[in-house]
Amino acid sequence: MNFELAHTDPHSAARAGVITTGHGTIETPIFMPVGTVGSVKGVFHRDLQQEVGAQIILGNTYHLYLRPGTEILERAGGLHRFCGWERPILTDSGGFQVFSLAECRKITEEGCRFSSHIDGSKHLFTPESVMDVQRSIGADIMMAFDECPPGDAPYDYAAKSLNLTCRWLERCFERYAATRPKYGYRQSLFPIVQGCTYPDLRTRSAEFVQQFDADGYAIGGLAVGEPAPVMYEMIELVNGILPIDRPRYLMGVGTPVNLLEAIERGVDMFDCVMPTRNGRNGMLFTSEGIINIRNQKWRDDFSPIDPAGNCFADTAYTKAYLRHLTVAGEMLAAQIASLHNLAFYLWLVNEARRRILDGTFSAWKPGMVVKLSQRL
Ligand code: PRF
Repeated sequence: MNFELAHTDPHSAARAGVITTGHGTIETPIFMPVGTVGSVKGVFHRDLQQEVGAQIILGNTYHLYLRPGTEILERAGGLHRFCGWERPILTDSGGFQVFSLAECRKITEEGCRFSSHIDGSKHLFTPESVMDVQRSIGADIMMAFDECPPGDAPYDYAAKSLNLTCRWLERCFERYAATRPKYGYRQSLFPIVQGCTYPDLRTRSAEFVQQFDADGYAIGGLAVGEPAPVMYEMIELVNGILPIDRPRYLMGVGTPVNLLEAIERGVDMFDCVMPTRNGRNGMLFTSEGIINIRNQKWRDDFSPIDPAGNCFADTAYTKAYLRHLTVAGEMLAAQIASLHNLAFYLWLVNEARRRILDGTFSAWKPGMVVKLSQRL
């Protein structure tokens, strides 16, 4: 994997770059739609590529390991072949999903024991095993196994947890070095910076991860309940320490405003379920602000969903019609909203990139933040 910085904003830490992988290039800053089980919920690959302009999608080790399992994925020739997505794929390592979904999890030095949320069966994830699973999935970018403590974790817990994540990281890289890609192309491994909201822990973590000379670095443990200004402070602190010539991935973030604030502070990659999950619940992110399409006020609004939008659904359907479909619980409502929201997120990061390149990012961003904070 290679990362070329095309331009750095003179007025902020924002950057525009290009990542090259075995499945093609990714222009940064980028948003990665979440395809947990190998499907971005409700959206065809064709539309992801042609309407949304997605350049990379995300899969989850936890879900794919439980179902369909690594044997099927290997026999298919990896996740790209299995699901028919020919562009890059990044997989999260499973730790975060185990903590949020599985039952009876028990964290030890060895790893994490958990019961499947599907059938209650018992499993163990270790740094070694999640490396092996991600090799079998064939992700272009694999994530290290980490513990993500709650946003309000006390200092002692956060410090112990970070130490464990550091030891797990060493084991991830040992396994990574001892194994080969299964399908012929390079698989990168990104460490994850943790440390909750404690500046000294964040600093230690951001310094520690650099010994592995990784292709890129992730910032985890944020957007887990702490106030947004604190999250921005942590991003600024960590990005001031991470090497400038590697991509930085802020995990599981966030709202359109979060994206702009993080881009301004030097983040290059994002993923979040918000555009699809909130879309399925009737929340639309538009160039004018945030819409709750269930609201009465849209019942006779025959204007397009987003007149300034760039995917076909934005002008092919009206707000009144989408409201009707949503209230009626129609599948199509979830599909339209997901497609629109993803197209909007990709438009936003592309526009940020264009503005970084032409030097107008800092002039453009504050107005966008105001607009995107509005509830219509
Ligand atoms: N670690 C991992 N995945 C994640 C996170 C993390 O801290 C977060 C936190 N926002 C989202 N996804 N492995």
